[in-house]
Amino acid sequence: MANHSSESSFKIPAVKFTKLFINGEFVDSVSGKTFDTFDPRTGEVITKVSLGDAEDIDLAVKAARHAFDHGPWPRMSGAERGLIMMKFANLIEENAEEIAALDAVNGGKVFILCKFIDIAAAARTLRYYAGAADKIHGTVLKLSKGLQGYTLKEPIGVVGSIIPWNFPTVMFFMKTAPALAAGCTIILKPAEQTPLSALYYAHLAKLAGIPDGVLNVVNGYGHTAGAAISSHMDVDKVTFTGSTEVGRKVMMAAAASNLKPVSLELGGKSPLLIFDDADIGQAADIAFKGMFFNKGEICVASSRVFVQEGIYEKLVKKLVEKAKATVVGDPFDPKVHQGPQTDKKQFEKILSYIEQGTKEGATLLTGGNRVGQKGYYIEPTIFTDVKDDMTIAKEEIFGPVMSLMKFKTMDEAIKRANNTTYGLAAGIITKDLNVANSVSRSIRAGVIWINCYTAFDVDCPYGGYKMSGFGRDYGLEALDQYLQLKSVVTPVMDSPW
Ligand code: TXE
Repeated sequence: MANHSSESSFKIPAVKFTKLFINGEFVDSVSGKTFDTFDPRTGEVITKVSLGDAEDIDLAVKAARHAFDHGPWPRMSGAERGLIMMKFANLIEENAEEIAALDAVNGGKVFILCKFIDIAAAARTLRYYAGAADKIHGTVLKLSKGLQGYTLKEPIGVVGSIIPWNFPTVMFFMKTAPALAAGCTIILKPAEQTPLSALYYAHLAKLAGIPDGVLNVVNGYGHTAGAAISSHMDVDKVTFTGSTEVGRKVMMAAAASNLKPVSLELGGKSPLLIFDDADIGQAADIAFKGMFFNKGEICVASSRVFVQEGIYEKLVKKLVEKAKATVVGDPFDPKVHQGPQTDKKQFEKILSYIEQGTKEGATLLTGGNRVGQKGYYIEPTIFTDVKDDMTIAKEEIFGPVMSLMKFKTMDEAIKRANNTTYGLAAGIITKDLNVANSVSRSIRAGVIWINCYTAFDVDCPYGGYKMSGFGRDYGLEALDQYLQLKSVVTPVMDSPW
């Protein structure tokens, strides 16, 4: 069994912001209703948060529309927007500890990792797109028949962002930073499980000088507030990260309303292929982190690990050792590696997948149980003898559960890796460049990591193939998701046109 730690002397700061943030002000919801937000360490209520609904979304869209049509933000130079975004990034760093504590207490994320990975990524993402804001160019068109022209890239308008709970901070900036750089205005709906840090960011955005109405945060449920965004006639684009099932609903609502363009980053069942020539220690490290980072609540998790037969037994042994050495417990305790799952629904879903895996005949090598009697802690769990058609090999579990499979040849591994409806990410561990090159071209996924995993960088475009969605976050490619392309054409000289 994994080690369990429940002590932490960290003093969690009081929650400062719990209302909706619309048009530059913290306001109650129109209905006056609130909802409870929970601490997954105990299942207890942290605080009440204003509950936004369709009417609040409508107010936020009106504010964003006004800020887009008449406000300074889209009319500023890119350099001016960039300066404000840089200030926003500085403010995040100055408040890193307090914000990391919010994500840790609300989302069960390991506090120290949250501070040095998630919050650092937020500042870096803002700075990256701040630097790009004054480099948004069109192209010159030579054309024919006595014509010439150019393209203009213009902000797409009012953007609706709907984000999940596993990375509340990273997702917030992955979606808002390129949209802000482009000159758009935004309504962001955080996941109902993790509403707190987004409100803190709204407060910092105002302090940084982002004009009223440009960045609105409305907390609420998916089927009400979320659905009101995707079906709103005055939202010009929706960007969504979450489940494939809801991604489909968002796309249908967008089509049924004003045909707004949609980008979707959905689930995954990502394969990691480990070849016989791999260094076993390094491969075990990569595979373990690839799966168990953020308690397996990560869409790119290496949940299907294919190991070539020559090193299978040795690798399995190393992975089990790592699972047993993992300290599961209070995410504020510096000794802890893995905190609680984000909520009760997720906790129960993971335990039921574990049960299903055993029922279908996979061998439970380690883990499989809840940890402690309180909160949503689950042991790092590893199954072996997993067949490709078992439920645990096909469906996204979104928790600390790894499936190990053995393979003989590269061609077999490629075929099995591609045997999924998803296509978000994949990994390859080998010293053989030919193998690495061939496999990376043969796997249908949006990102391939060779001899590393979850190696994210804001400069590296990220998104899915197949039912993992479409569109790209990060990289300069993400900017294009928030820009319209306008062609301007004129005769070179007086002409019969
Ligand atoms: O996701 P939802 P859930 C996967 C993962 C997880 C499963 C379910 O497998 O176990 O999805 O998680 C909003 N219109 N991922 O139920 O419901 C919702 O309020 C508009 C993978 O939490 O998709 C939240 O803000 N919006 C994933 C967001 O959608 C709606 C991350 C995501 O919630 C809506 C999260 C509607 N009708 C879960 N219904 C990844 N790709 O990283 C819900 N929402």
